[in-house]
Amino acid sequence: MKYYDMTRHVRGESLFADDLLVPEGTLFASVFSSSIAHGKILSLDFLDAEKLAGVKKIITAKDIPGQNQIGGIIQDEPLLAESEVHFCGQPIAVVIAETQLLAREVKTKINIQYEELPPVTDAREAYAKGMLIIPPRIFSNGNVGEAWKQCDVIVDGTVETGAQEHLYLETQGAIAFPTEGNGIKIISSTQGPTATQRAACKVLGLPMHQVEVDVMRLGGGFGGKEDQANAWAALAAVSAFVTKKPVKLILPRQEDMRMTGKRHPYSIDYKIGLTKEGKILAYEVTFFQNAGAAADLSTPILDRTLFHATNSYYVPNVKAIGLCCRTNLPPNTAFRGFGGPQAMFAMEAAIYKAADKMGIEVSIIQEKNLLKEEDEFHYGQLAENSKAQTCWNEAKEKFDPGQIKNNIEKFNAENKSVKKGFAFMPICFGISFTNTFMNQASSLVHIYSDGSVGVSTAAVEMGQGVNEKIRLVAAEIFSIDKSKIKIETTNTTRVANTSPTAASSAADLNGKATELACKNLFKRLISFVKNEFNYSPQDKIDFRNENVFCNDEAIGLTWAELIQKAFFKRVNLSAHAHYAVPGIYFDKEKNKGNAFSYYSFGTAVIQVTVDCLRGTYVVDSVKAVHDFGKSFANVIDRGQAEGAIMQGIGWMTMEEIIYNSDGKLLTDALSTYKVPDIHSAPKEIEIHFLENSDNPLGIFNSKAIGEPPLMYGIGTFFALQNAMKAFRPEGEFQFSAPLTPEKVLLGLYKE
Ligand code: MTE
Ligand code: LUZ
Ligand code: MOS
Repeated sequence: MKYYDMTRHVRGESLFADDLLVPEGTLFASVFSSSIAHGKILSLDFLDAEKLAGVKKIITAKDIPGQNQIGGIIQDEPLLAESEVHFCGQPIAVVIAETQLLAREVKTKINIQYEELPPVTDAREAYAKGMLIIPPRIFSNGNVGEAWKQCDVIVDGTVETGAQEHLYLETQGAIAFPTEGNGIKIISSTQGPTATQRAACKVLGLPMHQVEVDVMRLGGGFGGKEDQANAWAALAAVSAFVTKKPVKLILPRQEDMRMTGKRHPYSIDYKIGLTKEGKILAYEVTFFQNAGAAADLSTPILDRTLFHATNSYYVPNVKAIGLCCRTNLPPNTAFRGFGGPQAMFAMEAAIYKAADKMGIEVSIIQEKNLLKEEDEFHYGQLAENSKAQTCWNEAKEKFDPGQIKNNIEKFNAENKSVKKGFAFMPICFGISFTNTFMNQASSLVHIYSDGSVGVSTAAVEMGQGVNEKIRLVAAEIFSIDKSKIKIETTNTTRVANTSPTAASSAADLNGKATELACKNLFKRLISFVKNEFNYSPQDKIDFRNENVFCNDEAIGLTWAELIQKAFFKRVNLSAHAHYAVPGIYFDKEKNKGNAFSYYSFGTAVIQVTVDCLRGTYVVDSVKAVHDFGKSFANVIDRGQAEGAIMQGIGWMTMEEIIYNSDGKLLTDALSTYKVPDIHSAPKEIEIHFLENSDNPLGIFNSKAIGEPPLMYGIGTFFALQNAMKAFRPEGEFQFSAPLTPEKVLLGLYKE
């Protein structure tokens, strides 16, 4: 992948938080956390641990100088537990020592006594006990009650989706440095530098100008560091504040897996009604979201679930209810798709069940209900420029599902214990933060006097290639070689009040801000050239390949010479620009409005083979037609699509998070939690860029790509079920993901 960090990554030269050279005297912190999911802390005794050589201090809630609170949206999350614990892995104390090893060892000497209380780990149980974090959210349209009467077919059922571990290669962590005048500088592995700054300020009791957050890059985030990097940065900050020494806090893998939240498991009730031709008339769905012990980002995630309740289809009568259920699990959080995938899985399951009952092919219902341009979503936004049908039709044309079907039927007739299946998976994903105010970004561009350029934005590089995209934007506007452009670290003192790098919008938001800043500089330089060389206002000045042109003729001035001259003539060579997405609004009382700037569409066809003696399976191929708009970084965009598909397949198939009934995570290591490796990757991935697509709302007419393709992975579940049906036609299969090989085997043989 040709990309900003490529060379450094390959050489192992890229720096992550844990690699940064720290000053002599830096201390190391380790987090002591709850071993039970719910209970009262009766006593906490450090014995003589604090007196051990090399141990500096053990911090608890009472050492926090400001508020013991890190809830970003709802103030329900203490940084350190005080008298009660609400999940296994909840931080209680921080050991600060001269070495990392010592800090970790000392934790075993801490003596804690609890009074255990019964934990709730199931969302439906939490709901039955009235443990909702916010009142039910309802998005609706039309009148489902009336619509059922018009339906020829009505089916209902339940759907379960599992959690998913982010498994970023770089675990959570931060380093905090005391600065002059009681301030703190934090190097953090965070997707949201400003959110981290706010959390640190709150617990330190400092104004925001006293806390600087700097982010070099992340070894992956996937949503897991949109909000949940804050706790570790805040703990490092409090430790540095109290000891007056730099403090480094990096979570070991197992602690990261135990202490941090995951993709939300959902339990879902659906009811769908159709005409006998397969037109969907009504859909009613209730989402029981397992939020964990604190709100974190659960409420906007639940909203996105409601937004995407009908996936890529037009449904005239919709009632979607969202229940944000508090349980005794680590607070679940953002994960690529942000609540959308769970909704789309439920919608597909409903369609599968309906097709089964009607005895028709699933794809007939899917195709008949795809969004058209004039269709309106249940929250009132028009599906303007819908590419749902175009992508579907192109997928049919390119991949020839008729032929696929024949081949599979032939194969299944000839093979007794090995069966194949396939499925279509159309997707539709809204691009924008659903909290309208978050759709803003800014950029600070410096042209140095030698002609080299530094760009600072709010975007955080986490492997998705946003730095390369921003570099391409600046290089294109100045028409200079991209080697002249450096993308700086993401720093709250250079670019303030930023939204996290999330919602797939970082390239759009920060790219557009950079485009504006560069264009301002460009205009300034053009007027400088006109003045300096006495050109008339009508003359057309532009830059090409680092040379200045007037009316299409080179004037014998290079970019570097131009910048030198401009500098000596006291031209301002720095620009800051702010970008706010136009045209979006949302009424959170009525739950209506234009929440999204635009939509991302596509259709995939997934083929699988199941070994019906073992329950094991192979994903033979994932082929998709995806709308990238006008991609200006094809290799990055393709890489994002492939990676997202893999992550979606993992969520649907082998990635299984298991908590026992005491709320203890059993899958807390890579030996018990399996993500797809190269052996379980699809044997073939074929991605077509939809042609003739345009998108003025995206940077350089492209479309956001980070999250949407993950949802193609959902098709894998249904392709597997189709293969299972070929083996056991009378089988009744549950819509319960992940569909692990164990579940496949049980499904194939269980009475
Ligand atoms: N790709 C890599 N390699 N690493 C990541 O952590 N995060 C994903 C996606 N692709 C991620 C990734 C998520 S959850 C989002 S929201 C987007 O990247 C964010 O970046 P973007 O806005 O620049 O697309
Ligand atoms: N984060 C957020 C997101 O705060 N709001 C969103 O709408 C969103 N969508 C996707 C991913 N992260
Ligand atoms: Mo992505 S879930 O928006 O970080």
